[in-house]
Formats: sequence, C-alpha cells, structure tokens
Amino acid sequence: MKVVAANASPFARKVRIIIEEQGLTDSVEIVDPGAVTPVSNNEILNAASPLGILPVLVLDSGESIVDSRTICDYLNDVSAERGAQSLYPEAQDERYQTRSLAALTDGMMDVAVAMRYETALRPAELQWPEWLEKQQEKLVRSLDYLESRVGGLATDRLMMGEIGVACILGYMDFRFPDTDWRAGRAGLATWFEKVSSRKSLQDTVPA
Ligand SMILES: N[C@@H](CCC(=O)N[C@@H](CS)C(=O)NCC(=O)O)C(=O)O
Repeated sequence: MKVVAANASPFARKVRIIIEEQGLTDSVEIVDPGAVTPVSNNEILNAASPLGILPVLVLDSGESIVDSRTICDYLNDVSAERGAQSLYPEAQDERYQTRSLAALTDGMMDVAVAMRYETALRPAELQWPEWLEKQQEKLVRSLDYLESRVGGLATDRLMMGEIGVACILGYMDFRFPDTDWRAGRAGLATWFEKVSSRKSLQDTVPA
C-alpha cells in the first residue's frame, strides 16, 4: 500500500510516525505529491481522493482510505495483526481519554492549518483579523490545557494522543515560529524535547 503524504502536513505526519513506530516501513510506500493547497489542483492527490485533501492511503486493491484518523486506525489494526501493541489503551475510560486527546489535537491542527491558509494564501485585503484572533485564542486555550495535562503524557511509548500532541507542537514551530508556545508551558516544552529525539519524529520533521 502507499500513502500520499506531504512533509509539511501535521495530519500526514501522524501517519508517517505511526508507520515508523508500528513497524510498517516495509509495507507502506510514502508518496510526496508536491505542493498542495486549497487553491491549487494536485493530480496525484486528486487521483487518490476526489476531495483532494491529504493524507490518503491507497490500498493494494486500489481502494483509498481518506482522513488521517481513519488511516491511523487502519494502520493500527494492520500492525496489531502483526503483533504490535495498539496505539489505544485497552481499558474503556483510558481509551476514550486517548481518543479525546487525539481529537483535540486534530482540532488544533485544523485551526492552525486554516490560520496558515488565511495568512499565507488569502490576499491581504480579504483577510479577517477578528477570525484570526479567535482562532489564535483556541490554540492558546488548547495549549494551556495540554500543559495542565502534561503529567499524563508518556515519553517512552507514543500512543495516539501523544502522537497528536507532538504533531501540533511540531507544526507550531514550523509555521508559527514567532509564536512562543513554550513561554509559560515548561512542562510541555520539556515533554516535546524528550519525544523529539525519537527516530520517528526525527525522520518526519516538517519541511
Ligand atoms: N481532516 C483531514 C484534514 C487534512 C488536511 O487539512 N490536509 C491539508 C494539508 S495539511 C490539505 O490537504 N489541504 C488541501 C486542501 O484543503 O485542499 C485529515 O485529518 O486528514
């Protein structure tokens, strides 16, 4: 199977980290489609998914699986069948906490990617400062929430929640280097520094 995934995308990064962490590097080819924006057409991507949004997993049968969360779950199932540990805890409460953290960090990525499109792609005269300000507040509140919960984040083994946290923090550094998310969030900064040394994160630094 192959996954259409750009290096800059935090959603695609989750998938690429899972491929490495779950021992699937020999089974999934990574295809970089080149530039992808909401205001351009990318033929490789559009051939894989009518939505033209990445990542997309293309199975050997030719069928596509869209949306990073679905792809992550699919790869988690495939790796579990091969004996890897699941990316979700078994106990129900913990499992839903992990799912909720993964959903929160996906939401943060949605906000951050939309802000990037607004500031980098939308013509200056059409930009909407009030909208940008509210999106920024969502990120600030969510980062503060993550800081308050950082004691529950593992560094020795990444589950789906930790992978999401690492991907949004890496994206903040990549696209919003002037926003000092580390200020006042020493726990999160230390956690991110520790997990960033993992091979799966080193190999997928956004570019
Ligand atoms: N919900 C989707 C979001 C993916 C997403 O926003 N991908 C961006 C790149 S980071 C994209 O493909 N943008 C192109 C577009 O919006 O047309 C997922 O989790 O896979």
